[in-house]
Amino acid sequence: MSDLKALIFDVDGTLAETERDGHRVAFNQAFAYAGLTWQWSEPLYGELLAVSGGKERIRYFIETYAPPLPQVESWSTFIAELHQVKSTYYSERLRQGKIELRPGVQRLISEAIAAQVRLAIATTSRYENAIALLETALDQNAPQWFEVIAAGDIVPNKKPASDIYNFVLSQLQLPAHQCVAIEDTEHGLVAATGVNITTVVTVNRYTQKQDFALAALVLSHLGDAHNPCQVLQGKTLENSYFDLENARSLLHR
Ligand code: XBP
Repeated sequence: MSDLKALIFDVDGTLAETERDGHRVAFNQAFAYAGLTWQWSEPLYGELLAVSGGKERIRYFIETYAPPLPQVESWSTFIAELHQVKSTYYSERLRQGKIELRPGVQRLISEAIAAQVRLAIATTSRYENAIALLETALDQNAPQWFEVIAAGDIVPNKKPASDIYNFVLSQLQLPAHQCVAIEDTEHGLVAATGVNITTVVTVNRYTQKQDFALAALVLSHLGDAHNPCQVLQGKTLENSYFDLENARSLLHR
């Protein structure tokens, strides 16, 4: 029988609702800074989320939506610089305390630390952005609670490729069957289950209609004693929230 040794968290949309009010706004601020007339509305951003990674998303937007383009010598350099500006705006927003953790995230992380269940991050986001979110929304020391923080360009292929989860497993030196991943998107789910990691999905507004057939459990959020979660797919929980006991029982299904 496998015992639970690690929880692996996705970042954007899972730890906090960073996309609509964080990344999207920061992309628009960067466009304005660069003198571009581009505007990513909430619905358009929902479509653009089909592509993981900020730089990749900008490139996809240019190729697919043919917006007015500036004269540039190198598209790669232009996109990288635009993305750098976007990241600065994004961390400013985080420092202003504009992004909060989703329900149950803090509770589950504290429970894992107390039970010596190891913690890791597997995200498509830029490394600095993941760290900034952990420090501002969780705790100044939170990055040290995570044994592995695998982010951004650390692997060649972003989610839905499984590279990032493979990397985390090899860093933790754990087999997939001793880990549970928490994700919020179909891309993330495909990436984690691609290396056989049991995965719980906590949906959000952008992802609620996606296909989560591969998930062990789908929840509205992780829930808390005073803020019950809803089970959208999978076995009913005994409590109003998802805890380590539930994670263990998923490994023993
Ligand atoms: C979410 C993403 C990221 C962010 C933007 O990643 O797809 O691209 O939208 O991040 P995950 P950057 O769900 O894996 O955390 O601009 O920092 O790339």
